[in-house]
Amino acid sequence: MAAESKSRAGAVRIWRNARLATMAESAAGLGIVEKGAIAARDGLIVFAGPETEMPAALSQGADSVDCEGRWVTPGLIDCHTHLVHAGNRANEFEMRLAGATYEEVAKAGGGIVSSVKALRAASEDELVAQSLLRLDALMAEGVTTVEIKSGYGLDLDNETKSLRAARRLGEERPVTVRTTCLAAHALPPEAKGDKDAFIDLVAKTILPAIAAEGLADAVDGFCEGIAFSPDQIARVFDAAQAAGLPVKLHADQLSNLHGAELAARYGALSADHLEYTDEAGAAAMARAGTVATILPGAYYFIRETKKPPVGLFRQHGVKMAVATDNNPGTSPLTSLLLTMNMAATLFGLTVDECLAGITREAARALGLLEKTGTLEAGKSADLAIWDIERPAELVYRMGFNPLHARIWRGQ
Ligand code: DI6
Ligand code: FE
Repeated sequence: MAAESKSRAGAVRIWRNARLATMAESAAGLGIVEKGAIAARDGLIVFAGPETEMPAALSQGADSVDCEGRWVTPGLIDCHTHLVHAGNRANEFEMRLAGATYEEVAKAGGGIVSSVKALRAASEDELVAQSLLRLDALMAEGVTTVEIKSGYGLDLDNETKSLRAARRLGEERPVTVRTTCLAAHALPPEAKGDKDAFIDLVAKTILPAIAAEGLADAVDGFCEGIAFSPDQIARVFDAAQAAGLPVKLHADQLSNLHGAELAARYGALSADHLEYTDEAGAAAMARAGTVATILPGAYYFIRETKKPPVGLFRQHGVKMAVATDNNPGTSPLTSLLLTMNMAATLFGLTVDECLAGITREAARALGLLEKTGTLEAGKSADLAIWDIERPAELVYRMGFNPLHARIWRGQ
């Protein structure tokens, strides 16, 4: 890769004269270091802390960047997206604005099924080209890691095509891509209403084949009245465990099917949405260490009124991540900065919770906390450098991008 060849192996690069929000868990709040510096070697952070404490040996002969007092945070992480999809559903949006109901939209060929049709008709190259535009929008705001789900293919060939396209995005751009197989997202038309038979196909054929090809880092499902029951999702999770893959879940978004408990029972990395989750669900997630991924974009776009139980998550010590849920149906959102503003304004998350939600906790929700998500020695040198006076500005503004520079693996 061209970017990698820029710095010699073993060479040290230093960002100095910076104000750091390290987001280190051991520190209070944002882990702020005034007059800070970061040193990286071979793409990994070897020092992050007060500039005066940086070992002199590191700075000798190092390539040094003066941050001129700018703030540096970990590179941002979008831990829940359906970024790989074809076309869009702006037509449905217009119909709904004109007063059409979801039923009417579905009857006119809309809904998830229209995205399935579009994805099946698109080639892998077309999917990559369309998705790159969305990926570029995320990266322009400092995203260095993105999770991408399948779930609009719904058969082996098209789920495979989606995940291959997702992997290719990570080769086309300097960004870490984590892929999730969401074959249990919706019932495809050819299943003719037989959910159990489709779940069999997912558990016995689609998942094992995708796992064998190494195309998925995790497995997800949509547990909802309009999608799959907890028992059906459990069969998918059993297959995921047999294939050695961790699980995540779209849980309790539109009703309380106790998806949070189901996710916790399987030691899920995260349960996502959670508008209808109750206290038992929050307690189960806390015990299992399952992260609550808050998705305010979907809540806003479908004009949901039930908010996720943020107070219960705090009370029980459930970690909260924040993500875009970028998808053509319920969250056509490609800004993590705006997502933070929504999480704060709509759900009452604090600035510290928002920033942790798109860095440290998002890394935890992907099982990547050892590798990224905070500015600490040993982690990937994934940084975002900002033209701001205080971190709260990243949450406060709407539609303004103060990113100065984005560093991925030290470059
Ligand atoms: N929850 C959602 O909000 C989306 N998927 C999901 O599991 C909807 C996806 C779509 O409408 O295309
Ligand atoms: Fe989603």
